[in-house]
Amino acid sequence: METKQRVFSGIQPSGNLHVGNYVGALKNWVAMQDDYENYFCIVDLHAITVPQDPKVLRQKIREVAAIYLASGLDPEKCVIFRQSKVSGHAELCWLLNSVARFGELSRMTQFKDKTSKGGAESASAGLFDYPVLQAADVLLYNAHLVPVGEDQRQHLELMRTLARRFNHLYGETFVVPEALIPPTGARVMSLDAPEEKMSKSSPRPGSYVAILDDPDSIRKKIRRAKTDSGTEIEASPDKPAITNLLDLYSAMSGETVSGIEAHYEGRGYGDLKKELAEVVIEGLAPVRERALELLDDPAELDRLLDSGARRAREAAQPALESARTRLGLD
Ligand code: AQP
Repeated sequence: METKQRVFSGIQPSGNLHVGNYVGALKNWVAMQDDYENYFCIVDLHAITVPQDPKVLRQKIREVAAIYLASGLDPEKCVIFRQSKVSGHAELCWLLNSVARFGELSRMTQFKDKTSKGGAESASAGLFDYPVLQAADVLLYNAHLVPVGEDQRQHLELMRTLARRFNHLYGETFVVPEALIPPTGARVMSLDAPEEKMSKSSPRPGSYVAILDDPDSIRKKIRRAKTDSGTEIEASPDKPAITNLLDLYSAMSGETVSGIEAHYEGRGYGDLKKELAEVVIEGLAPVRERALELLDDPAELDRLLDSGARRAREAAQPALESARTRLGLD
């Protein structure tokens, strides 16, 4: 029997999942689910590396589960589960902490970005260690492929380094995973600050389109999106705002950026924004509607997550045991 390669990916239940998470991650997971053995995690241990309100976190965990299912992930083909319910994630993270280096973690740009306002001094040790937990997530399942957005490329490189280093020091243990980054929509930028990536924990709701936003809010947010000087609708490095809108249009519609540019030749930013809003609304509507239905039955979502955790615990056992043995801990 042919064994399928494994895929692992996850999203934090922090804030509101947005169109960047959809085109940078979810849409691709759904497209590839038939070809692989899939593990899609709700990374709640990552979410608590910044302060969370426990009541809100509980609700957001179910919301992410509902959005996974509503986007088209099939629990028959994918193991859908919460990271905190499989203790192997935290345990392997600790084992990998002893091969990860302070210097390499200090170079992670996500840590620098996330601490740029409050300062690194007051950041949690968990936030600093975030990429090691991420490495543990993937190596625990000996996953071959990790479909993520462009923003995660540096963490994926570190994950590969840690797998190789562990294998070198202690003997062949982990599969060295590969990043799978989509050609379009891999990095959706903020609507109001196109130099920053769209982020679900942003305090400015106008900076992102949430998957659960209603159509009128989406129209309003896209109408207010920042534009560049000049009037031409073209993607170029000196037009980051319009480039972002064109990239989003392309990722949601499947049309090429050059095709969209040709379509808008001689037309204004207003037309582009109006039509982009409708493309986004249409693309997200089935996901939003189904997710809201699923959220009406939280007990069923919890049941599904529990069953996913049982399957994940079983799949995680071999890599964890072999890492422990290699280290002399058995
Ligand atoms: N702006 C983005 N464009 C494309 N892909 C994105 N992803 C995140 N933002 C964008 C992809 O979504 C997946 C899940 O991300 P995450 O929740 O694990 O963490 P993150 O990358 O830190 O996402 P956010 O939205 O910025 O969350 P907060 O603000 O809570 O930290 C990943 O595959 C990521 O590449």
